[in-house]
Amino acid sequence: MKLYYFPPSPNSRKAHIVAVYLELPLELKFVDIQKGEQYTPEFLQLNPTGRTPVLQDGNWVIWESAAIMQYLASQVPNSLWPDNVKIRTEITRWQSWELVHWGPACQSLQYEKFVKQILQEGDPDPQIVERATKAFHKEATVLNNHLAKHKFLVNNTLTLADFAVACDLTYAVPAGVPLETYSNIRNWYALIEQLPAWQKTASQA
Ligand SMILES: N[C@@H](CCC(=O)N[C@@H](CS)C(=O)NCC(=O)O)C(=O)O
Repeated sequence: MKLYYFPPSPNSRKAHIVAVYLELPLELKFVDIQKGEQYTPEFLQLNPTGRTPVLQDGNWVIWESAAIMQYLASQVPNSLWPDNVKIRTEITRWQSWELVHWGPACQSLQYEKFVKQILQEGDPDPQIVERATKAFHKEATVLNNHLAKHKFLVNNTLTLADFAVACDLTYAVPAGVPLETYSNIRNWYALIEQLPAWQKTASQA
């Protein structure tokens, strides 16, 4: 299997970390989205949306990180994606929430307050920061309350849901994402940070 990815991207990390955690053989293909490689005709054949990550298994290609995570985790029996329809539905629920609500809020804040400066794309836009901060607090409250009663998001064990949600905090510290009042999130995130798979998928960029 080949994973087309951009290592600094939280969406790419979501796919990569599953393969690393499960020790799946994977050929990594670096796509430099800062150079526009996601818009080459060859890449657009793989993913017409022009985004990473993309997984290729033989002639079969899949894009969208949540789908890739589930496919990778279906290769071997494991507790990240257990063979139980209710647990899988709960995991998919958190992955859906992550893609639509949590991810955009976190990524917008981290882009404005950190990535933008790294890429020399100017100062944070105060209006976007204000909007993203408000959205972040709304979703963080939901996550923090859930984690008050659960060590992990689903099934009291590490699953794809934790990886999906945690990857969006990749730049939380340098971006100053306001996690101070969310002790349950911080404790849970500290558990994820200790995983060798987390450390192995940290971008050097
Ligand atoms: N919903 C998609 C989002 C993928 C996405 O936005 N990837 C970004 C990197 S984080 C990308 O490749 N952007 C390139 C571009 O939009 O030009 C997923 O979860 O896979």
